[in-house]
Amino acid sequence: MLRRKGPSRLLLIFSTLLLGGCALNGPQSIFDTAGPVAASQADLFVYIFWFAVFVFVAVTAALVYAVFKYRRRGDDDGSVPDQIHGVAWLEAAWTVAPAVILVLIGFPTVRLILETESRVEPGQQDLVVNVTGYQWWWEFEYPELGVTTANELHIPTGRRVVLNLNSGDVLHSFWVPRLAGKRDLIPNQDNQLWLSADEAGLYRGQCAELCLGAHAYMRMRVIAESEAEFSAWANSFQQGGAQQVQAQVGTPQLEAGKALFKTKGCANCHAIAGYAQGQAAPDLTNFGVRTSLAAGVAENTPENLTNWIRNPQELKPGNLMPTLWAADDPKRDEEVAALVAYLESLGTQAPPTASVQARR
Ligand code: HEC
Ligand SMILES: [Cu+2]
Repeated sequence: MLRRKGPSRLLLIFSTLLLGGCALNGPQSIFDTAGPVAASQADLFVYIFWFAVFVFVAVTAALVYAVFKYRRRGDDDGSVPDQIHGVAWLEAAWTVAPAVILVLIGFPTVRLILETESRVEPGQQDLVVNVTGYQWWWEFEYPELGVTTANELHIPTGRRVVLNLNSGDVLHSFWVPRLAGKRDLIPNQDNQLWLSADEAGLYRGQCAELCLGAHAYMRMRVIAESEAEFSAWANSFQQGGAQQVQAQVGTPQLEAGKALFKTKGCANCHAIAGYAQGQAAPDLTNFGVRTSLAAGVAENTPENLTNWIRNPQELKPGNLMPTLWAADDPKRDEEVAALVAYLESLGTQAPPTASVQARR
């Protein structure tokens, strides 16, 4: 008997660990919905779930009943029982029942697919964002607002946001579970996804399509906020990172950081509106107002940013940003500190007052 306890105990431990990972209200739970698209998808899921429960219970009950009713008894002579072929009512029942269930599941499913999947023509009220997936970060460009940023998507609550999805390299998938189901980003495919958030808040997402290397670290944040907050945010970009950048410099350390951004080569890959035009990497305009770093992998604190710039591979193994100092470079700490001070200062000055003007 001891022999049989091992496996069952293992199973118990394993399933406890596995189920321990389940929570209906985790930060990326499809059940804790925060917008109409995710809500209707979750409702459909729960609706279909109950059909599955019904089928499971009915089939298991029939099975258990048959096993006990027709089991071999002591007085059995071992002969084959009478063979009955084709009980009309039974065969009709198990043909019709699945068909009915399929219809009950199929209609609401197709309806929701058509509702959420179809391409929409963005109207005056909608916010359009061009999303591009790169290994292993996200670019968010607001064509009507002249804003480009990375890894943190700001949206106003209650408004429909139309995302044009594209990829700069391999396949990625945009997934913010509390707001909407996932949709692939495919080079030259022009996929679209629309969503909206009911309430202000921070919603976490991640790439849901294996894109090699640092795929597991390709996260993102959606920050839903009031129209006023959203306008202020967008406006601080729009009014020209140029003035912003000018306003930042002042102390010798900030001046040094700004200069190093070019002399160390950061500007070859990164853009800062009005100052640098690199294309290969996340746009760092107003980086100081970001909450996260390296596609949501760490909080944007001076300490984490220092570690990141010193050695990007430590925080996010496999990512495409190189280390720009030799390990024994005596100026490393001082230069990194200046760059950190400079980047953290971007966008954190008082926001300009003029309101956001759509360009169209
Ligand atoms: C060869 C191109 C390249 C160079 C040079 C480069 N970076 Fe990067 N950098 C990247 C890439 C690619 C990422 C995105 C990494 C990721 O998250 O996968 C990145 C990410 C970052 C981020 C995080 C951005 C975000 O959205 O969270 C910061 C900050 C940053 N780099 C600062 C710097 C600084 C400062 C320098 C100069 C010392 C520099 N980079 C030089 C390619 C580069
Ligand atoms: Cu990806």
